[in-house]
Amino acid sequence: MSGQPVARGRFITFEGGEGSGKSTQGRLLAERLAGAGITCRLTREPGGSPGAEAVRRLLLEERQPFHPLAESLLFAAARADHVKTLIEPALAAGEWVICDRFIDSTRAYQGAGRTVAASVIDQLETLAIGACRPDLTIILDLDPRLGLTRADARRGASGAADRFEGETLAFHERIRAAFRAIAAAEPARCLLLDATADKAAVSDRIAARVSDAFGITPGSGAAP
Ligand code: Z5A
Repeated sequence: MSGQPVARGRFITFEGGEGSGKSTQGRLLAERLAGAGITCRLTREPGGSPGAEAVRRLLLEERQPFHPLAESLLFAAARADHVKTLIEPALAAGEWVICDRFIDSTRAYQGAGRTVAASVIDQLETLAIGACRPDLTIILDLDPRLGLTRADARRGASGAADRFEGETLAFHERIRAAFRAIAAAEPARCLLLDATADKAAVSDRIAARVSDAFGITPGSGAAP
């Protein structure tokens, strides 16, 4: 018996600076979508697939510096593995994918932060993702001083800062400006949200945009 072709799933990404609430809001949206009968694959970058998780350890735990071009290539390599082995197959099977960071993080951190040329970032993006572009990107906007304070508090006294958390405030200000510029340039794909609002209020705004974009109503979800 030949079944109906499966409709491609939706691809939603969360972006923003350190501690802006991406993981929290990704989880809340997945819970709300589950309440509406939609199964989501919750994943992250760098990482998400076994090969990409190995590159993540290199990127975030290795103490040696990388040249900015080498760093950009490593993020692109991890992304290519993640897209080919997890994201594309899940979408093709009709699952929705929610990803904590994706292409806009490379544009912001390696492009604006490390000042790698936009033409190089664009080429790597095309190589790594092909046509696998997000349907919706939520960008959580937060003063980096507050984001870094939140992340420090969550990490506790014993956790070591990774190669990005230890960067200067000026670096994190450039990241924030880059995310805001992406949101302004691509309003059909991106929703820029004030991440200082409480978790439930941010989650409600995300659910409203998902409803507008895809014509489904996410459930109310668990209390954050
Ligand atoms: N990176 C890159 O350079 N290039 C790339 O292409 C990619 C990544 C993909 C990955 O770090 C690093 O890789 C990242 C960029 C770089 N480094 N930096 N900076 P990661 O995966 O280890 O961490 P992260 O992505 O930066 O996320 P995070 O620190 O885990 O933060 P978050 O996910 O945005 O926030 P959270 O975990 O949901 O919340 C943080 C805390 O704040 C937590 O205690 C929450 O309970 C609290 N929180 C959340 N929302 C609120 C609100 N609304 N009010 C108050 N408190 C809140």
